[in-house]
Amino acid sequence: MRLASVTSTQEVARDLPIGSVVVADHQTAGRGRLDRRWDAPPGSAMLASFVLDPHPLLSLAAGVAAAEACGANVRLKWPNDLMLRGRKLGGILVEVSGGKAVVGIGINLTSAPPGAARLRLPPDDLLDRLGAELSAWTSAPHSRVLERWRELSVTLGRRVRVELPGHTFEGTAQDIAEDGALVVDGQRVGAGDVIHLRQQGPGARSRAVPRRSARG
Ligand code: BT5
Repeated sequence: MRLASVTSTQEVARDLPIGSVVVADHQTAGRGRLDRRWDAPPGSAMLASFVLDPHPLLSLAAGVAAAEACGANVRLKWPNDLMLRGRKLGGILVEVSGGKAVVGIGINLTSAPPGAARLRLPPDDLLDRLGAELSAWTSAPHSRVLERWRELSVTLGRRVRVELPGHTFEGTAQDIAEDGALVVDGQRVGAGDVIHLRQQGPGARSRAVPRRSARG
């Protein structure tokens, strides 16, 4: 379903059956995680919501799928921000209710807020690739999703500040657990925000990551 203007593609999608896709040119109340806003001028971004079956690793699988659809140089910051050369290119919001999961993906194309990145790709090509990658990665073995997320990550190995409701701490992001939680100095972080502190060594973000398919 393609719409000119909506409050949020998530709002339209949540009333539709599994398999539906909602795409809009503009959102008047685009949402990020934790009640934040997602802002994009009309026609400047890919704004889509996919209605899918719930899946225990959906947030990470959607991140991997979106990074693969965007192509080389796009990496993932935990839990699933899309990053291009250290700047935020896009974001993913997964909302589950009533036996459905709505995966909202926003990717900047012709403009980006100050400090953010954009990707010069035709929106229809990107949408086709996203649909195909989402279907592949949501049906891939969980071990493949975790392995690929680790390869594409710019968070693992970094010093990070973890911001939880009422509690903040710093440590090294060591791994992601089997359920997708981030492990920071041995502590599991299941939700919340992670801020990257100083870069260590040559840095994951400049590392070449060969392309992979969901079939391994
Ligand atoms: C996200 O939240 O990154 C998830 C964004 C999901 C947006 C899509 S668009 C289609 C679908 N319909 C919706 O209503 N939402 C989904 P979060 O990690 O909370 O990041 C939000 C933060 O990113 C904001 O507080 C800003 O700082 C920043 N931000 C807002 N708009 C941005 C943009 N266009 N590019 C880069 N950063 C942005």
